[in-house]
Amino acid sequence: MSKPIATPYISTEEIMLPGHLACQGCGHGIIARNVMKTFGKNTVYISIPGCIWITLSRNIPLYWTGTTFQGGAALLSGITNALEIKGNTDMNVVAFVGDGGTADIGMQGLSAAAERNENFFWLCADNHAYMNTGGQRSGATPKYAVTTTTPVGAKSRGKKTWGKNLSFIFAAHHVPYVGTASVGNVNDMVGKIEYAKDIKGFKLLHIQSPCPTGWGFDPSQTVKVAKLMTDSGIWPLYEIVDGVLHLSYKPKELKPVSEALKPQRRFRHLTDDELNEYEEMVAKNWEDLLKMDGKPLPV
Ligand SMILES: Cc1ncc(C[n+]2csc(CCOP(=O)(O)OP(=O)(O)O)c2C)c(N)n1
Repeated sequence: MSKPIATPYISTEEIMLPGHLACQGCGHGIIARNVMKTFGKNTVYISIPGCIWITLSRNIPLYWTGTTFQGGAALLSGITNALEIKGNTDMNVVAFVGDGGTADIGMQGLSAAAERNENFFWLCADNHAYMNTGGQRSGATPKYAVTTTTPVGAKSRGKKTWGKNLSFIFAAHHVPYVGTASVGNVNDMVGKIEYAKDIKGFKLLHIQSPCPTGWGFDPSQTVKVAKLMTDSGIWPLYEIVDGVLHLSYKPKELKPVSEALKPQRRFRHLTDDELNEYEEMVAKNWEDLLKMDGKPLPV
């Protein structure tokens, strides 16, 4: 299979209607607008509870339905199979959901659908917490991040553990396509969707979506914050196609993690020791990814 196109054509025809209800600077809005244009109008979307459903679904004049967290992947499986039985093979079937819906509350059904290699595209817009219900920690929240359930105080330093590595979890299901993406690199995100959307089987794109409200930064800085996360190696961009990992963005030198974390209020309390621990974790992860680049994962 060829690599994704470097600079994809991004249609100028808007699908999403203006005037959504998301917070100012919400990363989900940037993702939605570009994703809609990439999949085009011949697409059915589903969502499960979360910011996307509440703030964006009414701006999408296409087939859109939703269900419970636990039922999301089953609903999607049903739609995909019904379309196939009816002979409709060119409709995209896409889930557009959050990290809580992917890493935690919707995980069981999604894992089952991945194992069955159901033919749909799961987009996870990851803002690192259950933002729609007030910013509680999720399984994807990174270590030390302050959320409403992982505060900082005399006995707490924010979240105690690192977030789940969702793309590796799903790569271990032997699915044809898994990737990471960021609102800080729309070309990369669109290129990955463009490439993967016609692959038959289970596809998952894990897109980092900075949240000005939950992460604590000025709404005008969303794209800058996202870019710093990729430039520092905290959020590496890669895809795993048929089990083979390809880094899609390789900064010559990684920026210090402090440059990426400091602008975010949720990490403002970090001590030098904690920042060093973060730096070491990111450096080790990056080194591992460079070693894996171009090779099949041992899953
Ligand atoms: C089984 C179940 N548990 C909890 C909830 C309450 N709930 C609604 S939205 C939401 C948070 C969703 O978070 P996430 O998927 O990360 O998306 P975000 O809103 O952050 O984009 C929660 C916990 C629910 N609706 N159903």
